[in-house]
Amino acid sequence: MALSQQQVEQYHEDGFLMVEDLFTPSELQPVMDEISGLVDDLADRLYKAGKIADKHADQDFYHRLTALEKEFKGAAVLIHTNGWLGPELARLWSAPRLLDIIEQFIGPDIAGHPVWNIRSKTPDTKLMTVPWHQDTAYLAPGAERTLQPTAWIPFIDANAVNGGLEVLRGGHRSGKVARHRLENTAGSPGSWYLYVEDNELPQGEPVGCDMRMGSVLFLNQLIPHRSRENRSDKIRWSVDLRYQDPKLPSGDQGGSGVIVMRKAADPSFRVDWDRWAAEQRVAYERQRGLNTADPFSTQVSGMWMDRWRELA
Ligand SMILES: O=C(O)CCC(=O)C(=O)O
Repeated sequence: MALSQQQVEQYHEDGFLMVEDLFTPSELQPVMDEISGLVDDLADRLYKAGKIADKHADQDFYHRLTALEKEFKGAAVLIHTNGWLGPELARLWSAPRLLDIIEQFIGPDIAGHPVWNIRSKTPDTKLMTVPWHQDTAYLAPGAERTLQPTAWIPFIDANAVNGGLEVLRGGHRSGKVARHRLENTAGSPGSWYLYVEDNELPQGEPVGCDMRMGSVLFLNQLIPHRSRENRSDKIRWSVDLRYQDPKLPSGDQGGSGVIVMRKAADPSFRVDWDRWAAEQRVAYERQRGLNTADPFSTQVSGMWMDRWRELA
């Protein structure tokens, strides 16, 4: 699907663009099934380790992890930090429909960025509520000059009640990275998020990004955004997938490097997922400082914290 010139300009001007109904819900179903598999696997592991008394197998995609979270606080974090890239999510990430749009933003050479996430946003879970930030603050300084569009894709209609995103329109335009602070030194122990104080946020009109499932929100790496609280009774599942021109700095610190998805010079190019996925699994754990000795640890400590700690 090609964007209109006006949509491309709007993306660059506003720092975000919502493309409605890019996918049908049934096209997203295989990814949801894959995520359900991750939850099933976690339930098994928690049960076998004696951490929960019930695997809650009768609950659906929008409720099961909440039931697990009630029995084992941190279950949602463990899904978020799982780091296994399944074939269906890989297929979505490199879907021609997404790459065609990304090409209109950054040109015909496209790579996936190693920072990607499955967001297991269970209701009323502080650690799943992401405060105001610019994505580039999680990367090495200098990467803010690389255009790195994010595709944010919810697996439910997302809105102000269930924790849809909010952005500051035009807040990317100065090209500057605002001062970020560590949430875990500001009264949220256990948090790995960075945040910007309200009075230090770049200027921009707050826009709530309510969207139907199947729609995709494209963000600029410098646009300030946050997710709101999930006050509904359903999990607000989503994924965020990033892209850039492979020749430009990625700001990736300790990760697996970018994965080339499209090459202008080679129209028959095929993504080498197998090689990259094996490397990225190890790199993912290293990049997020995950405690591999304890499979149920919910601690995350990435290099982005070092970037901002001394300023805290
Ligand atoms: O999905 C969310 O709740 C937050 C997403 C986000 O902040 C991001 O993708 O950078």
